[in-house]
Amino acid sequence: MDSEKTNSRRQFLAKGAAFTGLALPFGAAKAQFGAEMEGLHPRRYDVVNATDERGFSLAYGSRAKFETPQRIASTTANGAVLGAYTPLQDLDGIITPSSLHFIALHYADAPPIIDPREHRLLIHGLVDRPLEFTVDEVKKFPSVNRVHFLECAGNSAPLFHEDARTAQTIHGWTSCSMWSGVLLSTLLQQAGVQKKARWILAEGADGAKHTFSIPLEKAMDDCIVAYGQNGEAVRPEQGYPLRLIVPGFIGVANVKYLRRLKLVDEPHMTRWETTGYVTARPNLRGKALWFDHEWGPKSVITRPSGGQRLEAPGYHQITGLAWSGAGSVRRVEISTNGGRTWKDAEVEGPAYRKAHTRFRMDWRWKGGGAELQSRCTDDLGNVQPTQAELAQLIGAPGPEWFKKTGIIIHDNHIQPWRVDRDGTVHNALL
Ligand SMILES: Nc1nc2c(c(=O)[nH]1)N[C@H]1C(S)=C(S)[C@@H](COP(=O)(O)O)O[C@H]1N2
Ligand SMILES: [Mo]
Repeated sequence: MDSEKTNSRRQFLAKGAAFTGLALPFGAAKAQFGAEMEGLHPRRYDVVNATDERGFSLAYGSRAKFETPQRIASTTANGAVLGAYTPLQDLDGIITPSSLHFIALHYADAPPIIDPREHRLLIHGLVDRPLEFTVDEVKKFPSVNRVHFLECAGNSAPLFHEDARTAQTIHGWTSCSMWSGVLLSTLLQQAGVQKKARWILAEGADGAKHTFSIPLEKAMDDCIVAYGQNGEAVRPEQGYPLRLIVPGFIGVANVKYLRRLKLVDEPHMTRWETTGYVTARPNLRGKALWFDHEWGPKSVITRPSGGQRLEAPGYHQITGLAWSGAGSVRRVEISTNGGRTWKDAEVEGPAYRKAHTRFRMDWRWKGGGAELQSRCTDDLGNVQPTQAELAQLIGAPGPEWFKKTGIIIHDNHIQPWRVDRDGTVHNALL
């Protein structure tokens, strides 16, 4: 701060102090705040428990009552809730508010309520020293804070979205947070990984003991045992008090309520890696590819998107999110004519690795029909495919195949949005 600024700040503070005598004590029944408090020195600090008559709480804030974006849940014909979706079309920037993070709802007790004082994390199997940590002990290790997306392997798959029309219901099984925790490699070094170990079985503390095998190489690279999400504790829906973050891998690998890590020499062939979350591929003669866990480059235009309406011809900003499980987003291109020609969008920095990245482009809508598409290229040069290209990649006869079988594994096809003359926006794949 230069001296001129320092001086004027001092003067400002001195001026404020002159008014101290007029102020109510800070702990008065109704906290007084705002312009009148500027420059006053606090005398007491009180915990504010009550919400005032307008429903406003100072202790733990809530959003303006006029704001309505919310998660929505999908339910199957027999009443099973599949999950809750993030309202991607309503959000700005790259961080998903924790209260709007998508939720995978596999088990009846979701989310389990776990007392962190009773929770333990066990590391055992092919290690020199089996170890058990309390949550507080985990928090004593050197920490990292990293922005990463999470995305359910079934996101964007026609199987789950037969007649879905919005960014939220088609693509809302992805969210992005700043995760705080300890690198898994830090904890593994404490236990001493033996030479024979190749995989880690990770287990959660929910009713059905969600389990998944993680390759040791990945575990030692960038996995995080997270206790923090967007600056506060991980939410119960997201795995409180500890969850595994496996950056760039399909959601199911990111074990919530993490309570056990067993070092093993072979993958455990759990339910979710053998029969759930695998796709029978025509080019493998109906067999599935196991342990294919990394998300490819992906993007979706969130505004304008399905269900929205452009009010009038003229200026509109096209914006959306891009990400890749392999690294960072290098490039996003946008087409407004159904993929015939492409223009580079502006990719907003910082483009974190394995994280949602915001892109935008100015657009003048002339009022006629248009078809908007976005295409992501990651820093390894991988390019997001169209649905037809993806079909080719797995040996499917054509895009109709997706509608019939509903590929459910890391579907990263380009989402086309059709803009009609009346300005309404629709899923062009329906
Ligand atoms: N313990 C536990 N971990 C879990 C799950 C679960 O049901 N229980 N669901 C998995 C699936 S399928 C996904 S997509 C992600 C979703 O994480 P989220 O609910 O925090 O969005 O968590 C994974 N980890
Ligand atoms: Mo999932």
